[in-house]
Amino acid sequence: MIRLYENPGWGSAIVELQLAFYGIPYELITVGNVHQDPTARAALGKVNPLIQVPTMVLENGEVMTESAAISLLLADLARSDALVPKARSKERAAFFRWLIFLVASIYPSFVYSDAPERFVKGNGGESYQLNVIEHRKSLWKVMDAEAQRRGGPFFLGARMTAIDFFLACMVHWRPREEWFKAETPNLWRSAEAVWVLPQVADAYKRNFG
Ligand SMILES: N[C@@H](CCC(=O)N[C@@H](CS)C(=O)NCC(=O)O)C(=O)O
Repeated sequence: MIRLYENPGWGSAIVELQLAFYGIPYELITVGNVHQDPTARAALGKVNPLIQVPTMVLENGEVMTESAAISLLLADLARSDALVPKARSKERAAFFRWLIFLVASIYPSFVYSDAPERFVKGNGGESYQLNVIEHRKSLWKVMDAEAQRRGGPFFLGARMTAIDFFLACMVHWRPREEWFKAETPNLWRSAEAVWVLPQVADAYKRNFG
């Protein structure tokens, strides 16, 4: 069975919700706070040298990291295009663009604020944290404008994709729910569309209460 190294509410939720959506069986291994707990770091480090979640181990022992790569792989494993538009479909280009934007531009900004000592001397202080959050907000606004242009109800428009699953989890992270609801209503609406799916209800509750 697939093993997912996870922490409730962390990036592993993006993967867990998709596993649940596809009905792929999985086993959860809770990692603990890798920012603070050396035992948790050592244990996850044996599987993933980056010491990050999501980390997923396939039945054949292959280790998968990177939430975007995992999302593409899950569609293959499920033999489904429900969340990943098929090659040459009209949504494919935009799907690639915004999936990679999410993981290349927005997701790394969480490490900038969660582990500032990796990037700046003395943790950077309050102004560094504020700058990171402000920059992240500006990136979310770019995505919101795109979602608005596409007309909803999902991020890409008429059809749900794995991008909506990222949003369903990431709107719970800083700058948190109230900001997203007020400032990026189109992203909020896309997230809501995932929360109401019966297939993901249990996994969503486990991660976000
Ligand atoms: N590029 C990775 C980023 C994963 C990531 O940043 N995960 C965070 C938790 S949400 C983490 O494990 N951070 C711990 C660290 O970087 O030390 C992905 O897309 O999966």
